Amino acid sequence: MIEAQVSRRDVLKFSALGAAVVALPLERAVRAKTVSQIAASKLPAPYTLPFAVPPVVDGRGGGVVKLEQLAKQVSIIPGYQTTIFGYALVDGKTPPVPTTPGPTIHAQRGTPLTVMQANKLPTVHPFLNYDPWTSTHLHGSASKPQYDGYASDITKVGQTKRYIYPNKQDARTLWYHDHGVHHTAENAYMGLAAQYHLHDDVEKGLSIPKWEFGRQTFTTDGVAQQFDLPLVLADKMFSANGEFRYDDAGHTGLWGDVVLVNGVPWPNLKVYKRKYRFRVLNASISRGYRLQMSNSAPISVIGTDGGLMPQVQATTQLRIGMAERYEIVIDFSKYTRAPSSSCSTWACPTPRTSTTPARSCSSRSWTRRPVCRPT
Ligand SMILES: [Cu+2]
Repeated sequence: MIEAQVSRRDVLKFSALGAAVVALPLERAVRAKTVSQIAASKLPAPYTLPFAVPPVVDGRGGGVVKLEQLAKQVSIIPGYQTTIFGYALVDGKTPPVPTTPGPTIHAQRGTPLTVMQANKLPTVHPFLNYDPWTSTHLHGSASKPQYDGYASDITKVGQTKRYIYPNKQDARTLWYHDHGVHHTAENAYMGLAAQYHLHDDVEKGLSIPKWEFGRQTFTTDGVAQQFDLPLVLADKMFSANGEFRYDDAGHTGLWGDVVLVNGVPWPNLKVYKRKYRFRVLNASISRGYRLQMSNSAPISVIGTDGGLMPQVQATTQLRIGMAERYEIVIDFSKYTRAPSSSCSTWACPTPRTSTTPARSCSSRSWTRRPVCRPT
């Protein structure tokens, strides 16, 4: 096992996708309507909060997965409580806890899966004052019309809808999100979004990192020992009281100044010196991203919305629009802690932009960060 082969000293820190290191000051300057009302000093510094991975549901054997759509107050900005709408697994053992992103559902090609969606949201949205009916769309799935989650196929608060997914397509990253008519953007922005991983035998035979069921996601030191990880990107802005702020400027769009990755602002992911596969989903409601490594190293793209690609495509920049998915592989094996004598050859902790020269190196200069910038 890989974790037995590497020592703790070999562990690199890798901060996942923090657009705001670059974007935040710019956004605050130019888009007064779409900034948080929380003082910038109260926002967490990028790459300080630990990376999180949504719960996992193994639906590969088929059967029925029961989910509830619930509201909950959670801590996203330290010191504040934020109401989210999330999907929660009903396992009959513990009380359902909604998360955003919701549980990642794993499914197997050729094995249909039934997903029960119970709308247990409040009867009135806590601050937008609408009736939060829902409709769940499995985005990218060739589903029958009655299970597609089209906008007007609404599930009202107190109702439950049964969706049957055929899983006939080949391996790919899908996602499910709310699609309720008139409130799709608000409901998705509140957190009703999650990934759905469809597996098949071709993928199984490939030497690419895969989720290992039954293995803890992190070591006790917080190092990721799962190597096939979701990266769900979503930009938010926050009201002074810590709630999500929603202002789409008259349906022209919403560009938040805080970028969440798997529900955490600019998290820091500790990795082993090896390959990791990331399933990137842009779950923002308006924003696109351009992903790149801070040292301009190539990213290997192995999959798109249409599944695994016939060939790996290396790129130094990856543009991702709303609702798109890309599967990428980043190889951290070539990164080692830089000895101080050669630190000048290493990328510095703060990503460079055309207007920001690289800082002089510090003891943290071995840190590697991919950067995502708003397009
Ligand atoms: Cu969609």
